[in-house]
Amino acid sequence: MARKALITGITGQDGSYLAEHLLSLGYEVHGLIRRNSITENQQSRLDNISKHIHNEYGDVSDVSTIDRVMMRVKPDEVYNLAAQSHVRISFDVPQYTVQTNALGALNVLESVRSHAPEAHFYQASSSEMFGNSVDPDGKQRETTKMSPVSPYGCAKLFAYSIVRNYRHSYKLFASNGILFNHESPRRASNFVTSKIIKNAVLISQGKLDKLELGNLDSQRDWGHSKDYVRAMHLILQHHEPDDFVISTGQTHSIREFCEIVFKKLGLDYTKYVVQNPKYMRPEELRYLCGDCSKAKKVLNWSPHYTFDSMIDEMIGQWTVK
Ligand code: F7E
Repeated sequence: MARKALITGITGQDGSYLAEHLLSLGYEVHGLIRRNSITENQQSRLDNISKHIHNEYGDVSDVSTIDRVMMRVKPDEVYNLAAQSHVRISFDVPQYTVQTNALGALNVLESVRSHAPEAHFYQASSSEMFGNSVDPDGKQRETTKMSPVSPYGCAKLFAYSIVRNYRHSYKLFASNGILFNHESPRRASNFVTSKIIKNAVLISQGKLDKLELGNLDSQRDWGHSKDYVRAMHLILQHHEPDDFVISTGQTHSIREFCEIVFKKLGLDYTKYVVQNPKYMRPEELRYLCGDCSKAKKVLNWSPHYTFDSMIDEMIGQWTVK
């Protein structure tokens, strides 16, 4: 019989790639989708696979729906990817962010404990939990102190901690993937990589004359979402529940990212990029560079994309629009 997976947040960048990956491995895939008033936008990332997945309306803040789906599907694997995923916006809507990212994770975990206690549970934890902590060698890893600097990071740290608590208290197979930034052509255009690429392409086509950004000096470790969803699956196939950093081990500033993208389009970014305080954060996470040697060694995971091939794929997607 096919293994059954339940994905919250299936309509997102990661949810849609994960659904495709699990279908390719022969899984029966169930997803929880939040109702959105613009139907066309809601499931566009699932267009290729919509006939093959079982979607239900629901929300991680709605306990009765989660329980009903959990009881009916009885999944073997549960991937909790649902979140308010934008860090700057979490400063505007902190309570909503906590309800979704912290209490939502607890709701799904409680539902697993009550109705599918044998299921393997994956929590989408984030490098944002580290805040500005860095080990002396300039890396963040599973043992690095967590000291978040945004409502998003604080909410994710609660979810990460409760997953560990349920693992130890109730012997649930509950694991955290601590994922560093990951991008793709499916990344929404209010995240910095997509925003830069989309607008640089428009500038190169003469349709725009400037790009407004916030902090250009922060540094991020950017991988590809497709590589990172493979890691999510591997984390749940491990013989015991555990926590894993998933990253590339390379870091670039936003300024460098601009320089590389504009250069690929034959442009000099300094002529077009301007700073607007509107895009600054009340507190900034300045630097991320992950050490994923545990995942490489224990899960035999490694990324297929390079920084360059990821950018090329994203430029290609915005160029055809
Ligand atoms: O910002 C700077 C901004 O919004 C990256 C999420 O997936 O990764 C993501 O969170 C950097 C920050 O991603 C603009 O200040 C400058 O330093 O693309 P971002 P993020 O905040 O790192 C983590 C791991 C997650 O878990 C999150 O869910 O870019 N930046 N100017 C800007 N950022 C945005 N969005 N827009 C700007 O105009």
